Amino acid sequence: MKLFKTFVLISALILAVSGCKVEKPADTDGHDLWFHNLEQVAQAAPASYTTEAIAQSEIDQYWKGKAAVEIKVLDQKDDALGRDGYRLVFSGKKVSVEANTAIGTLYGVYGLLRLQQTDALPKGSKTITEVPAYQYRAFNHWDNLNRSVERGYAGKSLWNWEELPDKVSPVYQEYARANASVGINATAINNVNANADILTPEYLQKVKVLADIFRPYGLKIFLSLNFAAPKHIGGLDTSDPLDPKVVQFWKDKTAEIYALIPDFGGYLVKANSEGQSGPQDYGRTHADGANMLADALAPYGGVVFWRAFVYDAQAEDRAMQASDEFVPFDGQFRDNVLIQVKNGPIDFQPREPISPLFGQAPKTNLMLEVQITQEYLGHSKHMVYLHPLWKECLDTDTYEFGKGSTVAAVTEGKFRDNKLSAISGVTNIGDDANWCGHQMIQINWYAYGRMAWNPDLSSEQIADEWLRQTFSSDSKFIKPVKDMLVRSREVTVSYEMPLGLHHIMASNAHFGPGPWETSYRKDWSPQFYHKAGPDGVGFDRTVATGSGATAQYNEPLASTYDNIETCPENLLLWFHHVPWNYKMKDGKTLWNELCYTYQKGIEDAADYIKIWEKVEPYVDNQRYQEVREKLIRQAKDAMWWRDAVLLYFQTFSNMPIPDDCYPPQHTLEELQQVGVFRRPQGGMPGGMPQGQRPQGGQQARPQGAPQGAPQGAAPQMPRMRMPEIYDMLPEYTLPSMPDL
Ligand code: GCV
Repeated sequence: MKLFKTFVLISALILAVSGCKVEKPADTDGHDLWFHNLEQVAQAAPASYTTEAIAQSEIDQYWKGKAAVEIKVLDQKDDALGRDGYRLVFSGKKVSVEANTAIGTLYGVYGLLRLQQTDALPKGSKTITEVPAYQYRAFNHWDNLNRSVERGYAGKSLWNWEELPDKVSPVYQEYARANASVGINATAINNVNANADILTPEYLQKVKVLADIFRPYGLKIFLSLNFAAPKHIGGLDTSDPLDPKVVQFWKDKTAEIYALIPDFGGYLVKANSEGQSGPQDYGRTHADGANMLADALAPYGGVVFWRAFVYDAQAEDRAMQASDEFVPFDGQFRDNVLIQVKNGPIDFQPREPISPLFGQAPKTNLMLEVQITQEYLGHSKHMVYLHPLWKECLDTDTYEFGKGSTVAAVTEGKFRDNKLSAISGVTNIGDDANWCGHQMIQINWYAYGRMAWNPDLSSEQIADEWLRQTFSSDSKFIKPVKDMLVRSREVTVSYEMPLGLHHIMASNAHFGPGPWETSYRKDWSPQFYHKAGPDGVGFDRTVATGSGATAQYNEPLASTYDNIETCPENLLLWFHHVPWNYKMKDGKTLWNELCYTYQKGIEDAADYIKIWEKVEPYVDNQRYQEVREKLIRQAKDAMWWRDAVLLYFQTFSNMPIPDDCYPPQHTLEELQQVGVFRRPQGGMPGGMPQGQRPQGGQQARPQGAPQGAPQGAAPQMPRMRMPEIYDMLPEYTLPSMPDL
């Protein structure tokens, strides 16, 4: 007892002397995003709902500095600032927020508040000038009209179509404000697998209400259109883009939209892809389709975002198809068309090389599409900070115009006379209280906006900003959590698909591993992508013996990727089929390298939990617990991935998992019961729930039997509904860690 009392006394003394007791922040559900540390969280609608009034009200409510803030739309326009840029002039007792336009001043106000909230206000006199890199900094919602969200993991769609136009949720304004605060200025509010009904007068009235709310925040509405709309809602017997009736339909529809929404942004189009209708249905080209829409929009200043995400089951290598289909039309698109290209040639995998198209269409306005929602990176169950993934793409040199032709430079339009430029991100937002389904992945919304404004910002800087505004500025919190976030993309690559492996996830849900799976379409089949066999693993895309995809890149990328000796090891199995005993640069065999990389991924994911537990004092209880639970789940999923992929590949490599790696906790047979899905009759690619199928032409199911099941293939199982995959995940015990 005496010993215990002495212990308590000493502990109390230590606490008192160090004065290190941190006051636990109050609970929050995270709805206030990165506005969290401002005194007030709710943004009352300003008396008069204009950009100027909003800018002033943000300063009145949230500016804590002594210096007076003056907001000034410049009489004498400054070309260097363009439409959206701003200047912050700090001169002792005054801060002046200057811009050519009201929206420029609003961005300036948010820039100023960001400096305040991140303790980065300059000490003396200073002028800070900010001009965005891209003209359109767009969001793409894959939201259906029934409020389901394709690849959405954060609840239902924000847009309550049933209640609109009469009832208006306060969330619409909060959404616009959050976007403006990071510079996002365009939003395509409906799924690219588009329901043509969005273009009916009934829906356009609802869209108008949203546009009116978004306008003062500088957020332009775009609509995803169904290319077959002339047939579906226009009463025509064709949607052929060269048919005069179809041309007139789009002219009339566009005029109708602009009458309601004078600043309407334009159309986003997924054509001839995954069952969507398009010009090819009528023997026409992407250029025919895009230009017809561009002509309808041109009188109003609207633009077309035409997607290059195309592939079909017959192609030898899906990775090559976008270039094959689009390069022939380089120079043929109208000035107000942008071709929207996913970062990689397949589909938002944890790591892909850049899409070669970025380096192959010098006369085309190309824009980058990234995915903020984590379709292939653990949905909203895993904490993955995606900026490093996007930045890797933007910083990659295409060499198209010589050294320095990075994806960023090409898409910013640095090598074109036509300065139209855009970037887009598929959102991770839904009606969950915390918007994103996971407190920590709100960072990806924030980071996307900051990157679209300035692609040069580092992942560290953005994470630092976000953490300070969203949680705490205490360095004991910032340092470890920032480090964890910045590493998290690489960690997920390690435990999901390392060394260039890709598309080996369970089909349908795209969650968890499914390397054994086949599909009646080879290009949806994991086995098509890893090609594991007794001789090795990986997709041979070399010129001499493979698909030749390496030749779609400019030199020196082409030969670097083509040569197994020079190919970066993190893309090795993307470009090469490699023997299991191939010697890696560190001397390990490929098999052992795979084992140790997965092992490291698990260790790092499990380590997140310890890191998070250490920063508990700095985080409110509600968010602390929510995140901790998700991190535990993530570490278990990491082990699930590793067990499944290695045990399955082991049936080909016949090599042992090294003794110093965690032993698998389940058998291959057990794991194969988890991830098996049967396609629903008439189901759509990617498992879109029935009833939400696009109205475009369906892709015919090819004749012939599914690919033969190879060694290790999954047994036939009845189809499961998506949530069951989670229930069936075998319980995993976390690896032995002292405090778990
Ligand atoms: C909107 C992938 C996804 C689909 C998505 C498609 C696209 O295939 O799985 O859900 O459809 O990409 O980007 O159009």
